[in-house]
Amino acid sequence: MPSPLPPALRDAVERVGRADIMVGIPSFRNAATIGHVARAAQAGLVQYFPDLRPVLANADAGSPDGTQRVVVETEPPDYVERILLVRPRNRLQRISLTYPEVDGVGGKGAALRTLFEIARALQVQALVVVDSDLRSILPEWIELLAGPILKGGFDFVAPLYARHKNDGTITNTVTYPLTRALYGLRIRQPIGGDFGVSGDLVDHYLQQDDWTPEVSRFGVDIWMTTTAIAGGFAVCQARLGAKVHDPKDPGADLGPMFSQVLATILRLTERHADRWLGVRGSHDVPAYGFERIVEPPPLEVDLLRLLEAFQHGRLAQGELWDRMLAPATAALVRELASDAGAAADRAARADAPRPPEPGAFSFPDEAWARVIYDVCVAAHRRTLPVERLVAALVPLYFGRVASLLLEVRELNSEQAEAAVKRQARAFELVKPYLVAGWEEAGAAPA
Ligand SMILES: Nc1nc2c(ncn2[C@@H]2O[C@H](COP(=O)(O)OP(=O)(O)O)[C@@H](O)[C@H]2O)c(=O)[nH]1
Ligand SMILES: [Mg+2]
Repeated sequence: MPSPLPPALRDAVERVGRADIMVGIPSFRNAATIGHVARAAQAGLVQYFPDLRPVLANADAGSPDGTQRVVVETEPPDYVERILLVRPRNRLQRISLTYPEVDGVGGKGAALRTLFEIARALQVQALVVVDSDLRSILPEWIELLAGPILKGGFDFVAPLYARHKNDGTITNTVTYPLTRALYGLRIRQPIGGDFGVSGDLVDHYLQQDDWTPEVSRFGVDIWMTTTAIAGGFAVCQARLGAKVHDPKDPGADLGPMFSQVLATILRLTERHADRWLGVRGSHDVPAYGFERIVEPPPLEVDLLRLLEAFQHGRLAQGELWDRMLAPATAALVRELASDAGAAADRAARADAPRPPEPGAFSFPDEAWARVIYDVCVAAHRRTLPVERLVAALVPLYFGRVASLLLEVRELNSEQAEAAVKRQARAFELVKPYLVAGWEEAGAAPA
């Protein structure tokens, strides 16, 4: 039986009663951008689903910048009806609340848990979740993310978008190639943040009751995708155009997110070993929506910082690398970290530091695949606690990102995409190494 809802949630659910389709928006300090997201979502619900009972819900962290006020004060549904010349059968309902923490942890995942609970209580057929820092969302996104569920019988819709070649580095270096190699599904954006989920899959998510601190934060996206795959749910992708959102620089902003995503992956890889051990190769996942040609705006990344962080990682984490990686992999990454340091020194030596040249440093695809696989095996063997494994992996991620971004610096998006695909293929080719290491480690020790 579902656990009782907290009072604020219960009140909102009682007021709305039932709904067929819901858009959920998690937020934390997004006053500057969430108004546009809420308006686009409302317009999408009203325009594309005029016969359904729609609801828009925002689960906010209690942001001090007035995020929730922006949502509440956004033009009401009749504004949308007026500008779109639509007369929906049912009035759009809105909910905005501060979500409760999960065991003292608040984060994107905790916000999504609240959104799942609302969706289940309202018995929606389709839930669409979208990020609140999106600039490029259009009303059509709601149709693209909900349509495959309502019209096509799918349970999980992952986004497919054009992102700048420097954006989405956790996706490009880990979640895409690893999801593809482990489960055999070419889902290009497993942690894109904008998803469609069926009512059945919402129930399944809540039944898992799997709210670790990482899943309650940024681990939630890969958790949703992997849980859908491992549960045997029907998965597809929707072409959304460009993803433009608040920029992040990997070296400055993405360490904690990387750790949360990786810790979640390591746990799920252990849990679902029976689902991936026998998978060889991969295949395409159906994609819906009309293809668009869009070029997202450029995103600057501090490559020097990434190279230096990799080199420093050798000093700070080198001993952990020796423990968690196979001896050959450990020796190689120690060398690569020195190379990274040398490349950074050369670039910084000029009077004004310059970005390193393409070709100044390379962390090969196969070496990176082995690093990730060695860490999977180390987690399986319980060589070190997962938190320490992922902390030691962060500088290696920085090194791999530096290499990839250097490689694609002079390339167009299509050529950059080819480099990401080539790396994904390397993960598939090296997978027997993972399987051998995993099986050699035997059943997980107690
Ligand atoms: N409720 C809540 N939402 C969060 C929190 N952190 C991030 N989010 C939301 O999660 C979404 C994705 O966050 P963002 O920082 O843009 O991550 P990225 O684009 O995946 O790198 C945005 O809608 C954020 O507002 C949090 O602590 N609480
Ligand atoms: Mg974002």
